[in-house]
Amino acid sequence: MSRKSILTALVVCCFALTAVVAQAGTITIANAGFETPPDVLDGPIKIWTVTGMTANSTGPLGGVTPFDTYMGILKSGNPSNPGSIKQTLMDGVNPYHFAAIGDSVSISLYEARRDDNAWVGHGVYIEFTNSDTTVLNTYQSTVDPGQTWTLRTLTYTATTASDLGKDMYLTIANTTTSQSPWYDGGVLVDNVSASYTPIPEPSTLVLLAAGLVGLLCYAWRKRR
Ligand SMILES: [Ca+2]
Repeated sequence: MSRKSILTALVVCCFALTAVVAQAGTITIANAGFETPPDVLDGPIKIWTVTGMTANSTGPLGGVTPFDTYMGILKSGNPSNPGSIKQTLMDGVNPYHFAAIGDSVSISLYEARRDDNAWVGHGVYIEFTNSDTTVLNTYQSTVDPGQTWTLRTLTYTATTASDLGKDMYLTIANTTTSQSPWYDGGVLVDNVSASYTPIPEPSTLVLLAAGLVGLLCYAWRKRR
């Protein structure tokens, strides 16, 4: 194998690897840090679709150190109508859709909890649903984060053809209950972010395999 062939194989490998890595993307979450202020202190969270009792806040935060200027407070409210916020997952200006089985989406956020009441259950609840209202995956805190901001994540990977080509929604809720259903049911959330990772294109994998086979051939010939 000539020096030129080796170089070609290496270049092909590099391009293929770059293509694999470069395809991950960011999902747009509007007002993801809750920094769009409410009209009044502790008013409803803006931009998100709000259900039950939820608020932007600067405090009082029940002993939690503020994450930054505004945080989302998900009030526990009535257990059958927990404070929740919802948003369509957007790829730029269009809703994000799974294109192939193996594509995945991930969400991360920070959670903390006020310390000032008797709690039933734990903290934040996160859910992916699609336009068929199929629940794709959920996360429920099983350990109280207390007053410490704690990272929570949830991922869903498309597994069937029925997952493909549909709008998807993120819901963040507080499923706890407390003695005082209005103000004291505070699960605090902030810094919501999301991303998607497509399964590598078959053509990309073929290129990668071709480059690797080329290198292996060279190594084998050189040993002889
Ligand atoms: Ca914030």
